[in-house]
Amino acid sequence: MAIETIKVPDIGGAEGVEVIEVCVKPGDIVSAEQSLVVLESDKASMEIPSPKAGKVVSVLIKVGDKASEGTAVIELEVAGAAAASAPVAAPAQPAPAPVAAPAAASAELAVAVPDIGGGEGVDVIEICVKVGDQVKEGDSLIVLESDKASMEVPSPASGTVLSLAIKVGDKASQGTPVLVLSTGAAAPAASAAAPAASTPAAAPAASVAAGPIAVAVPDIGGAEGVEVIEVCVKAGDEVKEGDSLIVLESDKASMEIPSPASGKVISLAIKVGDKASMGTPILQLAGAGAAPAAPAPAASAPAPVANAPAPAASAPAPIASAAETRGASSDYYAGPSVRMLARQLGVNLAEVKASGPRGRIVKDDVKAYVKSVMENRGKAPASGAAGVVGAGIPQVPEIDFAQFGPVELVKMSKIKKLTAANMTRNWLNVPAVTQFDDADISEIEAFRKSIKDEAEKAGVKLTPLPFLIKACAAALRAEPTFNVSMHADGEHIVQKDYVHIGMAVDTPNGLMVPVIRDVDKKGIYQIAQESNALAKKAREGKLTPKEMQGGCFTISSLGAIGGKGFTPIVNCPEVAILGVSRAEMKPVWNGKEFAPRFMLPLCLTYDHRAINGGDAGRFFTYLNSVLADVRRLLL
Ligand code: CAO
Repeated sequence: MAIETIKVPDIGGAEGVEVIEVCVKPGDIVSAEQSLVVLESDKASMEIPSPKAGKVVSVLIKVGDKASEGTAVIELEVAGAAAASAPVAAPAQPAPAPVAAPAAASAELAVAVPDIGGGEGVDVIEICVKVGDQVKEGDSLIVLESDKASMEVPSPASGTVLSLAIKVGDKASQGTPVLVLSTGAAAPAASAAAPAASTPAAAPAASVAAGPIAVAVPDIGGAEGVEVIEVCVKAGDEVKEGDSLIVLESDKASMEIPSPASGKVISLAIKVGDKASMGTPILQLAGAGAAPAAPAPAASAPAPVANAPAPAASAPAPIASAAETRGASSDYYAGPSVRMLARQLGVNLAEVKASGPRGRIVKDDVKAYVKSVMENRGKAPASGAAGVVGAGIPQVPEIDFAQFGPVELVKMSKIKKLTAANMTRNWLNVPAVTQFDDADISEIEAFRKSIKDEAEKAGVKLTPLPFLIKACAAALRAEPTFNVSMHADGEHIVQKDYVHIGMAVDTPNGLMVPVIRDVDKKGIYQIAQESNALAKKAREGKLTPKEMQGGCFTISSLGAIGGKGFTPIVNCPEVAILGVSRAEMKPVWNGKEFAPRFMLPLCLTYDHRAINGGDAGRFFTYLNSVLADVRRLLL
C-alpha cells in the first residue's frame, strides 16, 4: 500500500478556479476515473477524475477553494507502487481533429473517431446521420459521451453517407470506424475541424488606447457567423475585466466573450440574433485605460459542453412569455455526469430545479427530482407541478397526409409552439367549468357611442373592451375568490391584493397576452389607451416579457370577429378567463313586453379547484350588473 497525493492536472492554464463540489470523503473507495472534485470558472465547469483506484485517506480541498494546476486534491491509498506525488490524468476532453483516412484513391472516405484525449470505450449516444444523407464538412456525425464530457464528432468533408459502421450504444475509441462517405471527389486529407468543446484561442481584440476602446470578437477558433444569443451589457453599464459581454452559440458550443478591460460601455455595436466572427465589433468601452490582452472567450480548460444558465424567470407567465422559454428550450446548466445520470433515469433536466452555484444542476438535484416524482405518484397534481401530469395519455399517431393529397410543411413560430405547449399544460392541469350568460350592454353602448368622437379627438379608440376590462376589475374586487392562484405546493391559495388584467391579442405570430396593471385604479380612457398601445406592440412583436406577466385574470374578446360563444382555456396560473363574443340587438322580455336590447354573450371559464359554481354565479351576476349600469363603475 502507498499513499499518493492526487493533484489538479493541467487545466489549460486556468488559475484560481473555484471548487464547487467535492465528490469524495475520507474512507471512500474510488475507482479510476471517478470524479473527485468539480471546478467551475465563470466560463466552464470541469470534473477532476481520480487517475487510479484506491481509498481516500484525506481530502485536501474544500468547496470555495481556488484551484490551479498542481493544487493537491486528496491523499489516496493505492495498492502496489511506491508513494509518489502523482499528477492526475487530464479529464477526457474532445480533441480537435476527426481521423479521416482515405479508403482508396477514389471518392470514398472512411471516417473514424479522432483523438478523443485518450478516452477509451466511450459511449456512442447519438448517430446524427443515416445512409443516404448529405453532410457538409463540420456537420455532426455522432455524439460520444463519457462520464466526464460529451463531444460531437464532425464530418471532415462534405459528401453522402454510403454506410454506417457504428450504432448507438457502441463503445468508441480513437480509430473506431464511424462511416464511409462518398465525397464526389478525390478523398481529402484529414480535416482539422474541431469538435464540440474545442477551446477558442485567446486573442486580444481590443485596441490598446488610453481613451475609449473598441472591443471586438476575439479569435473563436475559426468559427464564422456564430449567433449572438445574449448581450449581457447595455450602454452605461460599468464592466470589469473578464465580465461577460456577449454569449455566442453555434450548434456545437456556447461561449461567453469577456471584457478585455474594465470601463464603462459607451455604445453597443451588436445585438441578439446577429452573426459574429473574429473581429466583429461588440462595443465601445470608455475609461478602460491601456487595454490588456483579451482573455479567451471560453476558459482554456478541459471543459465539457455545458449550456449557459437559463435567464431567470421573474414571474409566472401568461400564454406566451419569456418565463416559459426555459422549459421549452431545455436550457439548463449541468455537467456531463449529471446529464448521463439524468439520461439513465429518464429525467428531463429542463424540469429539474438547480441548487448548484450559478444555477448548475447537480446530481442531488436529479435524485431529489426523481424522489419527488415517485412520492407524488397517484397524488392529485398541484397547479404547475410539471412532469407528473398527462402521463399515460396515448399519442396521436403520426400520419403521412401526403397520401391523401398535396401538403406543405409550414414551420410553427416560436410563439405558436409556446402557446400550444401552454394550452396543453393548462388543459391537462385545470379542471375547468365554463358558464355562459348574456350581459345587457345597451347603456354602455349608448354611452360609448355618445363619447366616441370626443374620445377620438383625445386620441383614444373606444371599443366595448375597456368597459369590460374595468367591469372585470370591479368584479374581481367584489368577488376576491377569482383573484387568486393555486400555490404550487397544492396546499395553499395565493390571494392577490392587486388587479392586473390580461387581454388576448391575435397577432400574425400567434396569440399574445399583454397585461394592463392596476386596472381598478385607472379610468376608461387610460385603460383604452393602454390596451390600444399594448395590442399594437403585440402585433409588432415588441412586447417585453414584463408586459406579459403578472396577470390576475384574462379577457379574450372575439367580439370584433364574430361568434355566439366559446370555451376559453384558463391562462394558468390565473384561475379564470372571460370569453367575449359579438354583441347583438335582441328582443328581451322586460316583464311587460319584448324590448330591443344590445346583448353581449359572455363565457366564463374557471378553475374548479379554486372557484365553486356559487362563486362563479355571484361573479357573473355582479359583472353583468356593472355592465348593465355603467354608473356602478363609479361605486
Ligand atoms: N361586439 C360587437 N362589436 C364589437 C365587440 C363586441 N363584443 N368588440 C369589439 N367590437 C367592435 C368594436 O367596437 C369596433 O367597432 P367600432 O370601430 O365600430 O367601434 C370593432 O369591433 C373592432 O374592434 P377592435 O378589434 O379594433 O378592438 P377591440 O378593443 O374590440 O379588441 C383586441 C382589441 C386586441 C382584443 C382584438 O383586436 C383582438 O386581437 N382580439 C382577438 C383575441 C383572440 O384571438 N382571442 C381568442 C383567444 S383564445 O382562443
